[in-house]
Amino acid sequence: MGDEISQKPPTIVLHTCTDSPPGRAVQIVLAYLNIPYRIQTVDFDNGEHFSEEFLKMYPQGEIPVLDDDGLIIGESVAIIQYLAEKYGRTGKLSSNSTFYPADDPVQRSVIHHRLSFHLSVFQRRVYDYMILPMDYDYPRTEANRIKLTHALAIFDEFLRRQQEQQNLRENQEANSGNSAAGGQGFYVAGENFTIADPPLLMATCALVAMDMKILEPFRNIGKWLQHFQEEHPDLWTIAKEGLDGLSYYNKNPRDMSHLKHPIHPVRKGDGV
Ligand SMILES: N[C@@H](CCC(=O)N[C@@H](CS)C(=O)NCC(=O)O)C(=O)O
Repeated sequence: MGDEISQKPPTIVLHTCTDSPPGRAVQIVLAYLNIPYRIQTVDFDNGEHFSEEFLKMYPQGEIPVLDDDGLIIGESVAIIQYLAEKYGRTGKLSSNSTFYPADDPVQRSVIHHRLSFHLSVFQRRVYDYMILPMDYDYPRTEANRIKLTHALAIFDEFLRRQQEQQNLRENQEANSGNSAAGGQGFYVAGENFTIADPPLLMATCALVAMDMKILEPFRNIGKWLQHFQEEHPDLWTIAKEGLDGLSYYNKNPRDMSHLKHPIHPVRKGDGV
């Protein structure tokens, strides 16, 4: 009986491609929660994500898309929330409710804030300045560089303030003789690794892959990245593969000149 179950192919399928930062963010969560899944590689260079068949599955024509036994979910953050709600509260991780706490409105508000910041500001600006001009016929403009640098400064400041609060709390605990053992974590929503980390991590990895220099002034972001690599080497491997993919395409731009893209201007005459 047990064997029958383990031999079943995973019911979860993730439609994505190697270098997709939001796709990699979902993969990190699947790995962290120990959820068996299979990748369905989308032929991005040939526009499979806006083919009739793909659009029938998911009309937004973007990756990643999750198929959980027929339940189709798009948008990486929605996928991550679903996975943590559905699979993060049972089994091995039941004690690790800090990943997406069910009953802590204050901590949830911080996590949701970071995810909203990611979607409405950070990821948008990373795409506008870095990723879209890599894949399509958009100029990499100074205006978009300024917007991205501004987003990085805000993100860095969130991390700095958080660290300040953590230090204050630690000092108070130490003074009252209540100090908890062990060093503190350094994550985007506080001391614990949460669902808000993988999306922001992968958007930041896009910058590491394409223009490390833009990150240099932001020491708290650098510290968070370093901390993640040290604390989660297995998850970092997944991030690193995505980062290497982006770095490759940044140096060898995709040739999508044969495509009629529904919204983006394709660059004529590019070749790998
Ligand atoms: N909001 C989406 C963004 C997804 C996104 O932009 N994905 C890219 C690939 S990394 C895509 O599918 N772009 C469509 C295209 O370039 O045609 C999410 O986070 O899931």
